[in-house]
Amino acid sequence: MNKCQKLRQLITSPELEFICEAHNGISAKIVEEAGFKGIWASGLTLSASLGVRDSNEASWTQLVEILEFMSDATTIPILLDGDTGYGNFNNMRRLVQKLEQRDIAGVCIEDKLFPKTNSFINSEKQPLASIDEFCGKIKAAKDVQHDENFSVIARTEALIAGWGLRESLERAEAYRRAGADAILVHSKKNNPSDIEAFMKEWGDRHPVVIVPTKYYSTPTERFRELGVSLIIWANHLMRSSVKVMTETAQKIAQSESLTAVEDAIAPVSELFRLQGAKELQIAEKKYLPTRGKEYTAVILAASRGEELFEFTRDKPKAMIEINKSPVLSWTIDILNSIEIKNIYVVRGYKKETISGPNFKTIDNDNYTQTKDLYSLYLAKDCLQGNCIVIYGDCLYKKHLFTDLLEGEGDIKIVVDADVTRKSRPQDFVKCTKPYTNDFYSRNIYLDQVLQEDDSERASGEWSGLLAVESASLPVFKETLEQLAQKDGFEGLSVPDLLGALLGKSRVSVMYTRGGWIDIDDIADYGEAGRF
Ligand code: SPV
Ligand code: MG
Repeated sequence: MNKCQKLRQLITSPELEFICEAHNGISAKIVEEAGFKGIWASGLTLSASLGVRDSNEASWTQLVEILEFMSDATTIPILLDGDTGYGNFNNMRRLVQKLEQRDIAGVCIEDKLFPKTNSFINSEKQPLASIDEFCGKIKAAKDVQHDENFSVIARTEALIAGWGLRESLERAEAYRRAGADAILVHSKKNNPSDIEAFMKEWGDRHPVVIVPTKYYSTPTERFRELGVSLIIWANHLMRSSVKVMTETAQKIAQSESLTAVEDAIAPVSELFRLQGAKELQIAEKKYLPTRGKEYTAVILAASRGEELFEFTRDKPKAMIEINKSPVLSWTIDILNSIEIKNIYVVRGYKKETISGPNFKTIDNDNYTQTKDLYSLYLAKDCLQGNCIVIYGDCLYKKHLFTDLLEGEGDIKIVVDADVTRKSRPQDFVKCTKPYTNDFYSRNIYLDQVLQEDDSERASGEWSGLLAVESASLPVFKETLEQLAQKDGFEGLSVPDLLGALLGKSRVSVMYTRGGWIDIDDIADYGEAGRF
């Protein structure tokens, strides 16, 4: 059943049904969770929630915006208190169209004049609409609705305005004939006598809706006996929240502390639950670039970068500033932007220059005698779950990280197919297939780690980016451990580990052309500034 059908059923069912007021998304949700089958979008409480009077001070389009939030937050139907329809028959038609577009199931209009004010303020002075004019409005609404079950409820204020029972019955009958789906009879008495008198004459001609705000002490059973179809509890969530909000604000202001209120109010987790925070977490796992997997990042930043002697006199290469930020910060910002927060930086040369709130550090105090694989070994206990290893002295574009993490395979590297750019020693590798422009080419693996002077046979250069998914972390760590036991380990680099992994595990290759810079000399430094 759609929402229009659900509301229509509440109105026409032989049972006495109930709907409850809400005035925004969260109160609407609370109404639904309490077990109500429908929501009254009250003019009084919608306007009160906006801090304005119930006198058409908020425009109808502003209300429709709120109704959309209420409707999105719930699955039960919403009946809008549409006041007088916010104008004549033409405004009413447009209102119905816009309400249907926002999945509002029905509207109740009252036979007063625009701008109206609340029925309980100066009620006898409020003029009523002419019966003919109001019937035209009802007909126009019914003619324009798309969903045959959209409901238009006609509310007569004849009793409230002091015109008596005859007038209210005459109006109700005219509105029924004009096509209204139910009649709302409003009363301001503190007893049910108005409603009893009306129901006695009216019988079961057409469904009747009531709002027992003023005659609240009447047992609900009485309305059942009278044959009322629908009761609206019209303003009670707003009134309860005003009371509690007032008390809370006063207590906090007076005590300059939260201790007096904390246990008496909903925990923050309850807000998250009502907002549906859990669904977003699940969706993030499905749709975010890291596919929701948690990664630990290890950034290798121990070396000085001798080649850049001038720039690295007082800081390591990873801390050289490019466009006012150290190389390391660029990398950490990218990691944070793809939800990688568990970050370790292995530092060595001028280690005191590397510190920050959003990463932890590991010290390689032996940095002059060792190379980067030794640094990685020092971080081995931090390698948990899914991991990514990064050269700390290179500048990368973000897409290299997302390509790497989204790529298939358990151990993955980014290989730059553009090997012609430089003459200096590079981490050349040979892959099972050469780079092609076919963006979708898959199943390319590392075949061989080459010697520095073997560029002829190279498919590309390893970029310093490596990811290991948790399934392959044991073999990765075991291989690292085996190398660490051998003589000469201090002189090894990460590509030596990649070579040692071949034969034990497949290493998948994600090709790139550029998108990163290893700042090795002044020319690189200049290029990095334009990166
Ligand atoms: C409302 O809730 O805004 C109503 C009902 O119209 S009453 O306030 O009783 O008029
Ligand atoms: Mg109202």
